[in-house]
Amino acid sequence: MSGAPVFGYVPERMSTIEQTTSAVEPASSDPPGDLVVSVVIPCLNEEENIEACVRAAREALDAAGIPGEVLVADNASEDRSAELARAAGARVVHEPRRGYGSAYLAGFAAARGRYIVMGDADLTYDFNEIPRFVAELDDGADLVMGDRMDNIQPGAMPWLHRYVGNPVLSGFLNALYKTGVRDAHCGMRALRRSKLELLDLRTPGMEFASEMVIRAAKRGLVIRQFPIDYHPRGGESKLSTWRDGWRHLRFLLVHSPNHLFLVPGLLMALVGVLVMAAALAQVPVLGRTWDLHSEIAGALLVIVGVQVVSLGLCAHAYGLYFMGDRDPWFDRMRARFRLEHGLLLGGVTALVGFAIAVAIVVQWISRGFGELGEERLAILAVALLICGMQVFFSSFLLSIIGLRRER
Ligand SMILES: Nc1nc2c(ncn2[C@@H]2O[C@H](COP(=O)(O)OP(=O)(O)O)[C@@H](O)[C@H]2O)c(=O)[nH]1
Ligand SMILES: [Mg+2]
Repeated sequence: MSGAPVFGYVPERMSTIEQTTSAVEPASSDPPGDLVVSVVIPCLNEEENIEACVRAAREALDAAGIPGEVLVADNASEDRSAELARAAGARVVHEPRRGYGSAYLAGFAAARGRYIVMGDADLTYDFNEIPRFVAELDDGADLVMGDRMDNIQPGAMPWLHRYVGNPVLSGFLNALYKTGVRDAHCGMRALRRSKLELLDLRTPGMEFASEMVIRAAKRGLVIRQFPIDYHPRGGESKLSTWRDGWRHLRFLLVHSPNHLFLVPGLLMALVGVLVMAAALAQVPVLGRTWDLHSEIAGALLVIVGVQVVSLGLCAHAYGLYFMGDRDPWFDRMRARFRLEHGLLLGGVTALVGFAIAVAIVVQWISRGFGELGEERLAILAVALLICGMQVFFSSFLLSIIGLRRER
């Protein structure tokens, strides 16, 4: 098997992914041991299929002469899955906490092979592909993904997953994390066991599938993929379209504060500033002069935008300090801007707002507490006061988050 990236990848993307890995430990850090492969199969009530899956995996290992074990991570099945798996020759580990991710984490902890090959207990994947996955790992890959998208057998994947769920979620995942993986939810994949510590996987549910791909890309692991067949499932699916789809989406969002907070926050603030400026300057835009109502809307956008950006910076800092994320831009900014800069920016902004407010009150007093028509300036003053205080106190929060940072 050639080590070249197979299918699907834009070649530059592949090489970029591989280049970034030069700093990561070499394959020689793989633990010593006689077992090359642990096939880990997560299992929740799969008595119809589990024996056939274990046998298929066992036979594939034997036929290819790969020293290995078949491990079934039983997720507290209420049927006879566990005993059938054991009878078919698998080592069975039990994980009482429900969830695809929980099952895998238990299986990984018990695995002894240098490599781990993953596959469902539902006969959708062909375990005869195991040697192909192993060959890619032998050739230097850290994570090898199956790609089902061009080889889905009739009836194997519901229309909604095939044409909406999978492409949308995989596309979104790549837009945010640029992993280059075509089929991020494929259940058949393989990885180098020595990379598990670096991956630090934690999610208990189906979003485990996304977590692995995202963490691997973030950590600069060598990822490869090749097409595999996807067959109709035996037994009942454990995937819940909307619940699991949402869990994937939620995972993607909360791990990317730049996209969740910073981009929308900055956009809102920018549009708000433009609208406020147009209203304050009384310049006609799109053929009409914008007035008070537009200014109020603009102020709202600026205030919410600044708040969302502040939240984003705090979330970003948390990711960097405690979740092992990396961002050279943020590190440079951190070196340049200190707490005092934030306090100064917030303080001065609030003071300007306060000065405008005082000026309005003075004018009111000078008119003998009579009629006043400074609504436009009043909105500006309020917006500046709110934004200034927001920046002032957010700077403290940002500083607090960094108090006990791990790096
Ligand atoms: N969804 C789900 N799957 C589990 C769980 N525990 C183990 N599994 C196994 O994880 C695999 C994936 O589930 P499956 O229903 O095939 O989902 P799909 O492949 O995404 O359609 C199967 O082998 C399940 O038996 C769990 O709590 N939830
Ligand atoms: Mg499945």
